[in-house]
Formats: sequence, structure tokens, C-alpha cells
Amino acid sequence: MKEPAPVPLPRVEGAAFSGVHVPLIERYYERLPFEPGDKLVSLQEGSTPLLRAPVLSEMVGATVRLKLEGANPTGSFKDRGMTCAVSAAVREGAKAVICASTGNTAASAAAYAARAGITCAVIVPEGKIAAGKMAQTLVHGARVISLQGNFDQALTLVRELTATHPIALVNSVNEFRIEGQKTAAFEIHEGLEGGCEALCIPVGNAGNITSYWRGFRELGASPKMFGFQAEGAAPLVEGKVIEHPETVASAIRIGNPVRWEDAMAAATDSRGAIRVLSDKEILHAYRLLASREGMFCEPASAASVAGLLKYGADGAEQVVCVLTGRGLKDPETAMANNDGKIIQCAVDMARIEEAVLGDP
Ligand code: AN7
Repeated sequence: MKEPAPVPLPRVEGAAFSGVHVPLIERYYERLPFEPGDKLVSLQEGSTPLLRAPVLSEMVGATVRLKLEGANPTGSFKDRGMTCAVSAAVREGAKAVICASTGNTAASAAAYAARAGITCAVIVPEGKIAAGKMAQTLVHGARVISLQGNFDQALTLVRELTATHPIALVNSVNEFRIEGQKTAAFEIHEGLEGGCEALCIPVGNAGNITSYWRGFRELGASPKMFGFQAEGAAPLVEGKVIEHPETVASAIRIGNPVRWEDAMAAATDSRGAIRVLSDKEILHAYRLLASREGMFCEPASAASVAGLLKYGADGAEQVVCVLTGRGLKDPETAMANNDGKIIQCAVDMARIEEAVLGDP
């Protein structure tokens, strides 16, 4: 009698869509610098939704989708890079990790370090970190150094520090970060069956645009890469280091990106561009996403959509905007920029009726 064929285990590719969620490194072992059997530090990152955006699609005359990176465990795309960077650091025997951060890298590093049972220190620009990110970093037990300086100065300091101390640097100078983050391009490529023609993405330290371009190139795809910077922090657009970067989008308040050349190459080689947006344009897109598409992202993330609305998609029909981080990260900006309404009310039905049903 013929043996029945063995039932295959859920394989890596389809796993996310069959309801079995696998850690990012396992999903893409073949394309990452890890071997099966390596001890991984994972919080089941990656495999994030690619959501259709009907209102935006209508507005720009293309099919627009949102890559929801805020759905990662700590609420930003950083987790893709961090699972790789921390797994590699642990594999090499590291007992501590450190980063400079505008907030999300800090929150992610702190979470993965906690998971790995190692210590984490972060250097952040004083007073410029959104409240949610600071709360996350602290609750994971990291040591927060609040620097009387900006992100670029913080990064210079951690690079010097890690050159002389046995602490793993987990900023996007770390190649494992770029490797991990390129998997978002794999997911988009798979999800759209190679049909992505343009990618819109915010640019700060420029690690993420570098990662996406690497990911697409590895699959032989070349969507146009449109990167967006805020006007007070647009070194790549102005072609010079910005000494005192400023923007409401605190995540991308960066004046001297580490991946400068890589980002410019991604834009040029893909026939895309790096362009500039005002804070007003960013906040307009931020509110539009929340109030019309039901999608609450953080201000920096809205730059991808603001850029699409301002500059168009250069004829692309299938467009993906990367929403890099979750709206809850930055409650202050949400409270200061919204179309909602708070009506104070006594415990009294007549007043309640007026409040609920009355003219806005
Ligand atoms: C939500 O956390 O640099 O161009 O230290 O948090 O790869 O730097 C964050 C960057 C976009 C820009 N969107 O990405 C940090 C940090 C969000 C971010 C960016 C960041 P890169």
C-alpha cells in the first residue's frame, strides 16, 4: 500500500496569511544572516497588514495601500531591525545594548533587551521624545540618558562610547538593523505579487529607505522610492547637514543621517526622489488619515501620505505608503491636533441630550 504523503508543516511564505504567525527571522531565514537553530530574540514582529486606503486612492487616482508598521510589537517598524540586531548581539555574547534615539529605536531596543535578559541604555534628546515612547522605554527597564543636545549629537556620543566599551550599538549603522527592516519590502512584494510601483516613506536617519530598497532589489523589484523629510530637518533635500533640526514630527528630527549616501542611491537608482514637506502638510495628512481612513499613526509616519498628496505618485498605479509608527506613541500631538470634541457635562439627562444631539 502506498504511504500517504506527509502533511507539510505551515511553510514560511504563507504562514502569516494562514493565521500562524511566525517570527520575522524564521519567516525569511533564507535571506537573513541567521541559521535555523540560532537562538532568536523575537516578539513576533513583522507580517504587518497592508491596508487599502479608499479615500486616499480616490484623492490621488491610484490604488493606495498603507503598510501598517505600527502593528509591530512595540508599535513601530524598528522591531524588524531590532529582532535581528539583538539576536546577533546575544549570539556574540553581548550583555548590553545601547542606542541614540528620537524615541522608537529606544522603545524597541528596551523591549528586545528585556526579552533577552540583557541591559539597555538609550541616549535621547531632552524634551524631544514623545510621551508614549518614553513610557515604553522606562517600563521595559532601560536606563534613559536625557541629553542636553539633539539626536545627531547623541549618535556621535554612542558611536564613540561603543568603540571603547563592550556594548552593542543597535542604531541603523548596525547592518543587522538594515537586514531586518528589508523584510517589509518582501512582505509588500509578496502581498502585491510584485505589483508595487511606488513606495512613499518618511526619512530621518535614512535607515529604513535604505532597507526597503535593499529588500526590493534582492527580489529584482524596483518601485520608485519617494522619501520625505520635514522642512526644518531636510538635510538630504538641502544637501547639507542641518545643525539645529526642528519639526513637529519628532521621530524624524534628524540633521545628519547616517545612511545619507544609501538613501540618495535608493532615490536615484529607483528613479524616485527625496522631497520636503512643511509641518502643516504633515499634520494635515495626519488628521486626514485618522478622521477619514480610520488610521491613527504618529506624525512622522503621516509624512509618507503628505508627500503622496503633495507630489503625486509619478504615474504609479499601485502605491504603498509606509506608516512607520502608531499614533498612540505621541498623545500630545494628537490632543493638540484633532477634529474631535470634548463636552463637559453634569449628570443630567437634559444636558446629556443637548450634548449628544445638539448642533456641533
Ligand atoms: C515613526 O527612533 O531615528 O529614516 O531613533 O521613528 O530609518 O531613521 C526613528 C525614526 C520614521 C525615520 N518614522 O526612519 C529613532 C529614529 C518613525 C520613526 C523614522 C523614524 P529612518
